[in-house]
Amino acid sequence: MIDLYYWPDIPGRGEYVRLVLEAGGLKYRDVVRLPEAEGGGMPAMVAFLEGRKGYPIPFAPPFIVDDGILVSQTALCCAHVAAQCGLAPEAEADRAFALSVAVTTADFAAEAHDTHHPISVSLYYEDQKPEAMRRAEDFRNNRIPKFLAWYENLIENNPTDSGWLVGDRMTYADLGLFHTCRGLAYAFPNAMGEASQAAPKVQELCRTIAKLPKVIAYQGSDRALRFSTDGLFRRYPELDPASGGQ
Ligand SMILES: N[C@@H](CCC(=O)N[C@@H](CS)C(=O)NCC(=O)O)C(=O)O
Repeated sequence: MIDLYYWPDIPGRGEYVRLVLEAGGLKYRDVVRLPEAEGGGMPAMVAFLEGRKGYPIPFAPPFIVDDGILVSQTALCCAHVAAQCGLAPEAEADRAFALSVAVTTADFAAEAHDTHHPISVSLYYEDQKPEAMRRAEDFRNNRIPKFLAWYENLIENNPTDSGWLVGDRMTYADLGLFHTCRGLAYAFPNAMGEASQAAPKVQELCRTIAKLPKVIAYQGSDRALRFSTDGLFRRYPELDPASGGQ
């Protein structure tokens, strides 16, 4: 049984790990969302962050505990669980590159986060709005297109011609891209609508994943949390004007 620790009310970065667990059909506990009487709730997570559990101390959630091993950092958590359910490549070179892709996706997600918190995570969005407007403009006009073009290039140049980012089958790297595109479509519907037109293979990859029975069942369940104006991907219409804002 794998224990996932993450904030209880937002999809956030925890969603990347949850999606691999769900798509891979692995048994897990979303510990902080369990009642305290069952060992869940915030105290369970805080005990790890404060080093009271006898494990190495993670800097921030998400982290997982699996059979006595603690892993933190979203991409590493995903790689760890993917290896247990056929969602990591087998060849060593592909395994290494899938992790490279997942870490790059974590960078992309961090840039999406920084559009609403460009100065500090300790300040409210409302206290850094002019900077957020500038940061979001660059993110929409330069960064989204650059990242999407890279993913498109990976799919196009995958020697197996599988339609996936790495190797001949779906991996956690694809699931990370899928979730990032969903998050961006929520937060930046206008910018993503335009940028996606130049990335048809990325769109196809996302459509394929959205149709997987395990993904459909999960997204319709109460295990999946909805996007909101908390967390990583936030919808602030002023950061995504219809014109593209140039
Ligand atoms: N690079 C880390 C970032 C982790 C992170 O920023 N977690 C957020 C929630 S999504 C958090 O709780 N941060 C607390 C902090 O940075 O003080 C990862 O990809 O897992």
